[in-house]
Amino acid sequence: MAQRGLLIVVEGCDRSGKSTQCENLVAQLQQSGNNAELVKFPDRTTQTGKMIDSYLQQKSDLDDHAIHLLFSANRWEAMKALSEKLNSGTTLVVDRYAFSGVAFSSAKGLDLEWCRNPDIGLLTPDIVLFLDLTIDEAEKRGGFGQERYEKRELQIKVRDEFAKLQDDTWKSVQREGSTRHLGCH
Ligand code: NYM
Ligand code: MG
Repeated sequence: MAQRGLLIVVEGCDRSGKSTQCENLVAQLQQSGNNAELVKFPDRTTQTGKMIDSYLQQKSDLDDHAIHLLFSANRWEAMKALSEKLNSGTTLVVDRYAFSGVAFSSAKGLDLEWCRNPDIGLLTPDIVLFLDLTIDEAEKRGGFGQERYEKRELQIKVRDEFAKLQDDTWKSVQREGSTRHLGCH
């Protein structure tokens, strides 16, 4: 049987460079001879994804709890296929996962524990790479886009909520400031 692939999750606020870094990581893994694929949540191509896309583009309105559950359902419907890929030896690099779900909804004011519940039982990541960038830096990157949530005030809250979710499977990657050196502060 093939060795199981790794489930690598990449998280961060909008404009933190996740998509580029995910693509780079997949390319690097493939070049070094691994089977690797990029996965992105939300997956806007499915039925739930289309509802999410319309909500994000402000073409439709939904209750905060309802959209939270849709984001979760959008992950659940992908689990069987992802699990099969991992078991057949493919490493998956996942651009956003349940942590985004909790961080964005709790930043809007929903209870954090309530937000965690629908995602309980999803595949557990082997590592979560958190691309950290201050909101000032993020904004300098051409500003946020036009989608729902892409506002400075909310992004500041989202970054604080992400901080509450970090555990020892997380590796926070600083994306700005001076180069750091071992043994120096
Ligand atoms: N988002 C993403 C959520 O609010 N909940 C979730 O569960 C996920 C996966 O959707 N602003 C938000 C974060 C983003 C937006 O994601 C779309 P992207 O990566 O910008 O396409
Ligand atoms: Mg975005």
